[in-house]
Amino acid sequence: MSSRKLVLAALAVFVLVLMTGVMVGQAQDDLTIGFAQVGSESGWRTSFTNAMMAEAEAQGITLLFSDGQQRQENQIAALRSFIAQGVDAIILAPVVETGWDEVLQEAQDESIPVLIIDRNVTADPSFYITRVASDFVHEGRVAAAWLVQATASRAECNIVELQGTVGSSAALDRQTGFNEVIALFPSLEIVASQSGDFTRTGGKEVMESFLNSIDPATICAVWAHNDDMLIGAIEAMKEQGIDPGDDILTISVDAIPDIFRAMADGDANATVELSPNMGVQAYQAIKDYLAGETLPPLISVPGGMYFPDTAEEEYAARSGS
Ligand code: GYE
Repeated sequence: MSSRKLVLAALAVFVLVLMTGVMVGQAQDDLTIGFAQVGSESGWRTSFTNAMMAEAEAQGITLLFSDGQQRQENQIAALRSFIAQGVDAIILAPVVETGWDEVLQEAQDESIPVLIIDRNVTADPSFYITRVASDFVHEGRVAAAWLVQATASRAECNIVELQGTVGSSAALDRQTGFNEVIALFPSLEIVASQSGDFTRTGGKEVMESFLNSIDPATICAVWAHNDDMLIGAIEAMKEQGIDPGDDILTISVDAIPDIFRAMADGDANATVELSPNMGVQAYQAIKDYLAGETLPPLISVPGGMYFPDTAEEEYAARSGS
């Protein structure tokens, strides 16, 4: 090889090394992630969306956002569009548990990693890199445990249940956890149960129909799979001259600002917290995966439980007022 050729070859290698360096750097620092969100059905969901966007911005991640409007077909279309755009990774917050295999297979075929966030999927675990979520079964258990002790002095407690979205793991698991605990206490019984789709209007409508079909004086408590449905139910109770939080006890999940307002006003008794701040863990998991690390199958997000005694200060802190 002539010395000129040698110099050229060395230069080519140098450029190649530089380019690889840039590409590796790109995978870590300049990520484009597609986020298929359920919708904006609840206050919690909106906080979760905002938290995901704020954290992406803080980390310099380009987040392509899709609002599925609570419809699986919209979410599947969003995933296909992310795949077509060749994103670095996809975050899926699935509306329901089943029916994801085909589109997850498509992502895998294109080597695009998918992270499941919040609600679960029943798909083969090899289709996603990990799941970032809280434990919904535990939330149901904690909610029931509170009601058991709150009604310890009563001979019986008839419960009406406002379920979340049919087929969603959040609704299925919360129901499982709650029922598991009350099954141990014969005094507690669910006398009516229907889905309010995790929305305020849904919760109000279902509660109205319960109050029209069951003598309100025989209802001891309302168990709502989220705060928004309970807030709708509070409206329905008040319109019928019932004093929620007193005549009928309440227990729900999420810990959104409005439930603290309701507790401070004496209209609600307790809420189980669900943290909307899952962006940090989710983006870190994607970065770790792309760097070749092995992830655990589940990254858990913890939550607490709140009562009227701290509601005023929590409301002020959480609503920013
Ligand atoms: O509790 C509810 C939202 O998937 C666990 O979805 C989540 C639930 C949350 O609409 O408010």
